[in-house]
Amino acid sequence: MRLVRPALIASFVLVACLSVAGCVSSAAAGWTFAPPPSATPVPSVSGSAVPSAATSAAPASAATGSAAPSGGAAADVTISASNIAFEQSSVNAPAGKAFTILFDNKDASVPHDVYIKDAGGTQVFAGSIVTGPAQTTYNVPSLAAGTYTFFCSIHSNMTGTMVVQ
Ligand SMILES: [Cu+2]
Repeated sequence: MRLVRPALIASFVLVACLSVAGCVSSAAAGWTFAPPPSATPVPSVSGSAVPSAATSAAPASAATGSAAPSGGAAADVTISASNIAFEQSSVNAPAGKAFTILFDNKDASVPHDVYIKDAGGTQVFAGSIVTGPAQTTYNVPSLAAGTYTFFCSIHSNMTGTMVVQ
């Protein structure tokens, strides 16, 4: 044990020197010094080598989902899915202007999306798939006033009415 430790510490010093410019000039002195048994040389080496990458993540928005806007502005329409069904049988949306849909997929590991078709069956919007539990905000282009159907393109039983007025 005692014979191994100096070699290990020496190798740590060598690694540290390789990564620090200007260390070479003082390396000669470092080779000869004997590390005291009570010293704690390892933390200083590993501490300087670890970048502080973990602090760059934004913790506040972690619980609200990746695609949700952080501004806190409410969406014009909220649609949620649970147990392979939409929780709203009918929603209202503004006519003649683009609007947003906050889609909340509460079904774990189940993909859903929101499509919209007009009264004639023509598809007017196709939202991207969201695998729950997760939320996203869809940007829907301007629609003329009328009654539309919103539905999930994956589950044919998931439909609802969207009144645009
Ligand atoms: Cu679905």
